[in-house]
Amino acid sequence: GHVMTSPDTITVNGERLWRSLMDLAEVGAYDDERSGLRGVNRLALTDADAEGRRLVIRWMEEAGLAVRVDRMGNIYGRREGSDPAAAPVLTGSHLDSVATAGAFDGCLGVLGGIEVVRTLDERGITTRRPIEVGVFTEEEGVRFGTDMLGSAVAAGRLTQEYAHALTDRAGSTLGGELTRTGFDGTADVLLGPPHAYVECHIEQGPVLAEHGVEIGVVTGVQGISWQEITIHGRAAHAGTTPTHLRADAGLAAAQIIVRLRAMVDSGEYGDLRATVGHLAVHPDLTNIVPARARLTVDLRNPDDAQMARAEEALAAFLRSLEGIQFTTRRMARTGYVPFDEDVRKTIAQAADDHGLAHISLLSGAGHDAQEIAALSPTAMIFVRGEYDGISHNPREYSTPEACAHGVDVLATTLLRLANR
Ligand code: HGY
Ligand code: MN
Ligand code: MN
Ligand code: MN
Repeated sequence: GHVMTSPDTITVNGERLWRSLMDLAEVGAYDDERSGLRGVNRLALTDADAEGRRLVIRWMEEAGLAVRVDRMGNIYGRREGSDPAAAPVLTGSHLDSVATAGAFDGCLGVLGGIEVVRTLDERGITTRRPIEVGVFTEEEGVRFGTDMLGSAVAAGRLTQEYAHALTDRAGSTLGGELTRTGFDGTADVLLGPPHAYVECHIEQGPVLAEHGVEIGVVTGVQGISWQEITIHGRAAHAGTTPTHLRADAGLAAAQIIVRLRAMVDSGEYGDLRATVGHLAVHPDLTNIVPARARLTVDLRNPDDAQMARAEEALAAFLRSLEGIQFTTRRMARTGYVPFDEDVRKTIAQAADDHGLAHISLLSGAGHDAQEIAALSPTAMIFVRGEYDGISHNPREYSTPEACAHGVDVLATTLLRLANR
């Protein structure tokens, strides 16, 4: 459509943005033998994550931001406004990654925020409200077991004490890792409510590409339920033990996985998605019937009532398994979170003013924005991905143009919100 070049429609330096994305992707890089690609592995508060954090803090300081770190290791870079007492406009995302990540998940929102700041400085633009760029700790939840951890504590949904006591598989606590990496900041962890929060993130799915549009104006985030199930069977000889004498924990785990897929396919639980991402048996030896199985169940559903029904159906199935003892441990649980209408309109208008086609869509993935939405009007900008938007895989890829378009819309949106 006709591109309006109003003074508050600003474009960023796409090459500089892309270079920062590629430079950051070198931190925690590894050769992924399955795909033959360079992947990224920066689990929260590992040395690789700490190195990425330090690099980004340096870029924040070079961009003139005043940096503070809170007691959860959340990082905030602040650009002052003409009215320093005004509630800031917040943007940002996360830098921690899953173990088989690409270069974009989370990083685009953080580096995009810094690029917006550089652009405002280059244009000599002063906004009324301060602008802050946030980096939230352990968004992925794959090391300490609860996702969106830093933002959930910043928004007051989870306590800092709960978060600090969480442990990884080796028994390290999050609190200990904050201290070890030097990110045990002193700033107050409860975030003063921002005027608005806008997060730019890759879509991580196929919808924008299917519709042939560049920008997603995100309507909300679907519900998430994470639990760990431990199944207790009995170790027994693989050769001598007849079936009726077996208490096979591995078999029960397999039955659960098959049952979950049947629940999804039945359509009886709405748009349910179910994933068993972690599965381990003990003693994990060829000729011993598994004594114990441990698995994680990740359920997603945009409808809270359907999510509850799915959780109950799984629990009922567990109870129906013969001769098997089991325990369940809830790891994470968030309901559907709708985003703010006015912020969404501001994003859509910015996309229009940049001449970029956009659609509204629900987020399949969890994001820090779902937590900050409890504090202030919040919405997200999605950037289109290639290869069906594959993510949590080194093949994750968005083009330099797609990234620049998303951050252009972010820049214009932040500028307009910061002058309201
Ligand atoms: O699990 C998620 O949805 C996000 O990637 N943390
Ligand atoms: Mn993410
Ligand atoms: Mn992710
Ligand atoms: Mn429009």
